[in-house]
Amino acid sequence: MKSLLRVVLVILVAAPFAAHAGQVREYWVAAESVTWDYAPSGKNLLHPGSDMGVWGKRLSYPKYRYIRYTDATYRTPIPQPEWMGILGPELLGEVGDTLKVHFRNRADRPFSMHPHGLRYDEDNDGADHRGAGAMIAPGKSYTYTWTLDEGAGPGPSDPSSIVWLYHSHVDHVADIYQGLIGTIVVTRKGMAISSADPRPRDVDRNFTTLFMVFDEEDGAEGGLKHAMNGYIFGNLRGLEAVEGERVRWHLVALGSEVDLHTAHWHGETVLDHGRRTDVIELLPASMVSVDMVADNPGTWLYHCHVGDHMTAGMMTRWTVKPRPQPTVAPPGPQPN
Ligand SMILES: [Cu+2]
Repeated sequence: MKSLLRVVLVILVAAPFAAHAGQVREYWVAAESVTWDYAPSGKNLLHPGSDMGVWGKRLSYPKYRYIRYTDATYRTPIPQPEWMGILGPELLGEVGDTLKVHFRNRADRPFSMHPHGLRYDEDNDGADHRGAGAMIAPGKSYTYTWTLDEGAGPGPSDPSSIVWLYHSHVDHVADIYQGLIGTIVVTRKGMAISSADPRPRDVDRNFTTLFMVFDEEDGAEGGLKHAMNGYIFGNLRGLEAVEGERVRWHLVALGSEVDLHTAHWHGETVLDHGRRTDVIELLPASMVSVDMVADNPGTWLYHCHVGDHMTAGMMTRWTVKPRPQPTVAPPGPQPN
């Protein structure tokens, strides 16, 4: 009887872990040349009738981006939501998983992929001009193997998923300004929706925003694009939640000493590791994940609160759509 009890106990304790044995998640990602437009509408959408000052004189620049494909043929790119802007694909996993990222360099200079936070050996650091993955020449490929161990996942005070940056690390500064930036989101073990869907199950919607001043013209003011996900003056669009949703915001920043940003939401507050606020402080390579309950329908500003950055257009709007009302049948004939 005692041994039967022990067997039952072992099964009960082990079952939740067995259900989510570590997955190997494969991604096919290429670095490619693109033309990036910081304001696709061509307009200052924050103040219709105003122009974009010196920052609007030129809006398109040659850049590079990480593009995700469906498979090893690299023929079918996977579309991203409009709000992701210049960000590369979001790489997802749960603690215990392994990411296999098949990187192909389709650009004309050497690039790499360097992940923050994950577990890797020297070949898979994607940096430092050492190791097999440090510098992938044009036309070449490399498969990065990154492990999502406990040290890559949410800590005791973190929410159920946390954000990490990845970026190219060959020409350390230039690669980032060129646009080779993306994020990884790691979900706490046991908190994934399913083994096929590693997003956290206590969240209804995730947004990620990168605050960064892209330097396009060696420091000339008009070439300092004070961008959110690569867009200025309200051109970052598609940040839409529905009333009642639990929204997790992943905030990241990169750049230089001008990149001290204070991300500020109108209309709602967030919970930042137990602290209630509506402003999150960011420095280059900051990575913060905070939670919001979107309970205030409306269209609201979302912007950097640094004065100089607001002037340069580091602002946009986001929307909480009203919860759809249940349809009520019109009253029928009253019974006598
Ligand atoms: Cu700022």
